[in-house]
Amino acid sequence: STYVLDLNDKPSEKCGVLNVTKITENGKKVRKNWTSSWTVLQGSSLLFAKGQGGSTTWFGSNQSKPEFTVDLRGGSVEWASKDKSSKKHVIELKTRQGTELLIQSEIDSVINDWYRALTETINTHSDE
Ligand code: I3S
Repeated sequence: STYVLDLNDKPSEKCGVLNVTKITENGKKVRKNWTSSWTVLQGSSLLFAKGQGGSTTWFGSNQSKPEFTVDLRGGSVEWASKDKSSKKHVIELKTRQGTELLIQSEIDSVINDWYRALTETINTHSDE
């Protein structure tokens, strides 16, 4: 029989392509710059690497250095209100460090899975 190893099963180890923009950095508003990012949830860290697909290899490991890493501990996740973006399916992620990100996918099952995984991660790791 054949086993299928699905790395997306565990909420702490998930990856995929998402549209991402920062909206606040260290408490200060920054200009939106939506980019397609290879996104990896690893433990309590969320890593973004620029460039769709690009250097993705077997088992979703990525050759390129993460462009940006977010510590999810003590952060919060909610569905973004309409004034935050005109796009559909947008998650607003706030970190304890005062960074706010918008995360979006056109595919609602994809963004729903990320919403669940990020929420679970924050709930699991926030007392660390
Ligand atoms: O919240 P905003 O300012 O309406 O965000 C839009 C702008 O950032 C726009 O870029 P410029 O105004 O720099 O040209 C982006 O192209 C849009 O995607 C932004 O809005 P959405 O609603 O897509 O998040």
